[in-house]
Amino acid sequence: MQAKTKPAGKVILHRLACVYNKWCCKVLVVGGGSGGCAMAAKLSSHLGKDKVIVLEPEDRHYYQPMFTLIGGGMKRLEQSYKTMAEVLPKKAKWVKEKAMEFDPDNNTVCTSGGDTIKYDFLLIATGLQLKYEKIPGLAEALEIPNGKVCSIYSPKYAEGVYDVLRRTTGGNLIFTFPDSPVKCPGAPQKIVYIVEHYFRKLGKRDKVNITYNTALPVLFGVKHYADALWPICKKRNITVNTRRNLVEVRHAEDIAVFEDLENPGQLCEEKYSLLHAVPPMSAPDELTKCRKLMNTAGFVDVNNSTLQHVRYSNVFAIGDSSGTPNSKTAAAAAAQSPVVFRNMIAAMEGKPLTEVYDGYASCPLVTGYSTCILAEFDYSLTPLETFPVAQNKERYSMFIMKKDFMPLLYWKLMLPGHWNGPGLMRKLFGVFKPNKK
Ligand code: UQ1
Repeated sequence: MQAKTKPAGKVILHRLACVYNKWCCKVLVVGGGSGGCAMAAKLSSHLGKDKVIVLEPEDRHYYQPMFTLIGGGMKRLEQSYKTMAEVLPKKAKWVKEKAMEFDPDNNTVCTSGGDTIKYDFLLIATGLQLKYEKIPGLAEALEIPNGKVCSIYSPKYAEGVYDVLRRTTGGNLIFTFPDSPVKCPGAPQKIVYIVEHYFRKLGKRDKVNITYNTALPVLFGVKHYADALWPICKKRNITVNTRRNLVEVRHAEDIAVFEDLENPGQLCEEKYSLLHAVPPMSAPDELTKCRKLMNTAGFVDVNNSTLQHVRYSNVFAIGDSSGTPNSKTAAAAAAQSPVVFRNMIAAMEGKPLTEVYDGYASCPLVTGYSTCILAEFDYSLTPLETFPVAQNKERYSMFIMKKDFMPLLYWKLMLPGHWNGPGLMRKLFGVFKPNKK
C-alpha cells in the first residue's frame, strides 16, 4: 500500500470495507506487551480516541524482567503483573482476540474471533513465543509436581524455580541457553549467578556442581562485559560450556541430553538434580506464516534504522518480533519507541522518515542477591553507558535500580508512553564523563 497519498477510489473502498468489516482503524497494534502498550499510548494520545486498535488476547500484562528475581525468591509472581485493561491506554480500542492471519497487501488482519480488522498502518509488536515443546521431554518435565526441572521464562513456571531450588540439597545443577534468538539473552545466566549465591549463603556451595551450557559461542555478546563475567564464573566455580545445546530431557532418569554444536550429532548425557531450561523461541506462528512480512531468519523484515518494513511502507515493528539485530530487551523496545512513533507519524503525513534507532539495548546482569552489572550497548556491540561510573563492575546500586526502580519506571513511565530509553539521561550524565560517549 502507498502510505503517503491515497487516491479517492482507495478512500471509498476503505470506507466500504469499514461498513462490512467489524473493525477499522488508523493504526492497528498487534500485541499488548511492552512495545505494543507504550506505542498504543503514544499513538492514541496523538491521534485521538478510537483511532488505534490493540489486538491482544491476554488478560494479564507481565513485567517479564522480574521473572529472574521471582526465580531467586526475591519477588512474588503477583508483583509482576497488572490486568491488561489497567495498562492499555483508554483512548485506544482493545480487541481481546488473537491475530490469526496477516494480509499486508490488503491491509487487513483476521482475528481469532473471526473478524477482519482493516488498518491504514500496522505496528507489529507480538513479541516471541516460547517453544518448550521443541525439546523432547521438557514440557512434560516442567509439569511434574515437585520435579527437578524449572524455567524462569514463563509466568507458569517462574515461581516453581524457587521451589525447585529450596528442594535441592546437592548434586549437579545444570543451566541452559537454547539454539535460537531469545528475549533477554542475559537472563539464562543471571539465574545461574543467583542460584550459586543462594547455595553460598546457605553454606552449602560445596554440595553442588554448577554448569552453564550455552548454545552460543560466547558467554556474552559484548566483549566489554564478557571480560567481566568470565572471571566471575571462574571465581565462583561455575563451569561454562559453549556451543552445547539441550536436545532432550529424560525426566524419568533425571538426564539432560546435549548436542555439541561444533560436532553435530555428537551427544552427551548429564545427570541433574536441578535443570533450569530456557526454551527455544520464535515469532508467533500466525505471523511467521505470512512470509511476505518476515526475513529469512523468521522475524519482521524492517529497516534497522527506521524500523519501517522494507516492503510495506505502512508496516512497522517494535520489540522482540522485529528482525533488527539488537538484543531483545524491554530497554531496546523503550529506545525504539520514539523512533517508531515519529517515523510512523511522518509516514502518515507523507514526510520523509528522519528518526534513527542505534540498536541500543541494556541488560541488568544480576550476579546474586545484592549485585548487578548494568550492560548497555548498541548495534556495534560497543558499550553505550548511561551512568558516569564503570558499569562493567558488580554494584549494589545497579541491583537496587534493577529490583526496585525499574519496575516503577516501567509501569509509571514506559507503558503510558513517556519513557524513550535513557538517551536523554546519558546526555545529561555525559557532562560528568567527558571521555565516554
Ligand atoms: C530500560 O529502559 C528498561 O526499560 C524500561 C529496562 O527494562 C525494564 C531496563 O532494565 C533498563 C536498565 C533500562 C535502561 C534505563 C536506565 C535508567 C539505564
